Amino acid sequence: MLTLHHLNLSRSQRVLWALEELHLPYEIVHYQREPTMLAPAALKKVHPLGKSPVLEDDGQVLAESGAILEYLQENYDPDSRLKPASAADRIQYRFWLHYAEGSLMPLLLMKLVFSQLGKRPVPVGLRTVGKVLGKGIQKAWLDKQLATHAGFIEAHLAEHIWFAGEQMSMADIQMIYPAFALLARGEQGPLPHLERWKQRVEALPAWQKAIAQGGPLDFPGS
Ligand SMILES: N[C@@H](CCC(=O)N[C@@H](CS)C(=O)NCC(=O)O)C(=O)O
Repeated sequence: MLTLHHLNLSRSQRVLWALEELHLPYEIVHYQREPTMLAPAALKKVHPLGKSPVLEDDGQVLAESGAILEYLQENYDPDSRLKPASAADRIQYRFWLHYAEGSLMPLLLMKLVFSQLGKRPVPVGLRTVGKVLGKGIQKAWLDKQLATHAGFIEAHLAEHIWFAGEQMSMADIQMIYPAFALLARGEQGPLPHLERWKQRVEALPAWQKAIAQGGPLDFPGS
């Protein structure tokens, strides 16, 4: 039996969507984020890093969403529904699977941190300087980086229906978290190709079931 340790509004939504796409039976253990947005301590009992997602499969404890998606594809997708067949599409598949956590998520996380430097839990006396520092870094460097990435994604989706070609794949599943966060921030101007990709995702029955199981993937706006 597969058991997913699922934190609300988290990367765990990727795994839920994959489980639904593959029509696999699974159990969910739900965790709610603390007011700090951190995961409850109970998750550390499941895996030492205390993050979500964690998937248990017959005694195996698997962490890291991209690794979990690859595990599911290799072990539970005998017809390769979620991995493209052509060599060219597989290059894209591998790229986007790594890019989501390796390149785009760190920038979005930095955006979150630098935009919070003028607020709690930063001590009152440091908030003014924190705000100036945070804004300065965003303007001088971070926002330009994000604009480059947004343009890169738009250009790719102008040519491709899904991230790894004409077939929806684990690459799309991995991209939902940073892509939805990028769209919700809304600071990169209109991203029509990414928006259309999001609409295609939201129309899928498996996605809708995953949302019904795990809760909405609604990021607060910027
Ligand atoms: N790179 C990891 C990141 C895991 C991660 O940071 N998960 C977040 C939820 S999206 C989490 O558990 N946050 C709660 C915390 O840090 O306490 C993955 O892709 O699985």
